Amino acid sequence: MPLSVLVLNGPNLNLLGTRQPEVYGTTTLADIERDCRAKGQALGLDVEFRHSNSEGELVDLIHDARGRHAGLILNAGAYTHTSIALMDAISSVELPTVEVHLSNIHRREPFRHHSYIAKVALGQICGFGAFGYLMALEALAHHLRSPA
Ligand code: CA2
Repeated sequence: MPLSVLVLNGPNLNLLGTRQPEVYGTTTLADIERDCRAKGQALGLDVEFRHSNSEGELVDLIHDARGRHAGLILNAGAYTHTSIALMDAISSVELPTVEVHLSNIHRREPFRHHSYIAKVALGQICGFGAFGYLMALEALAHHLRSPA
């Protein structure tokens, strides 16, 4: 049976492709989901793709991932920079987690430079747009096959 991974998206990412294309591109979240599913299939991974605008629901989804998924890919949106709750949830489930951002958060406003998720993630991929999700799937598949 293939391993399963959860790709989790935080606040406002449902707006992708509809506004601020100069910052976030024209790809929609549905496009990213489709591409992640295809990439997952190529890598032999089942992909569950979820979005929530609510911090508490994201915490619940991370808790529910324990025992159901082998790893997590997380774009926590703006909660990246504020949420100790999401950081603690990831620590508590002990699932390998890859942090993803469409934009290069380190080239943007100073308040985006700090990530609570980075403290508990295997690594961070940012600045490559929607392709970053596919890079994250590759990285997670590699880690699951041969954890460093
Ligand atoms: O670059 C990323 O992926 C971010 O996680 C996106 C977040 C931002 O707060 C993080 O600092 C970096 C914002 C997502 C908002 O997405 C929108 C998409 C279209 C229109 C408006 C917002």
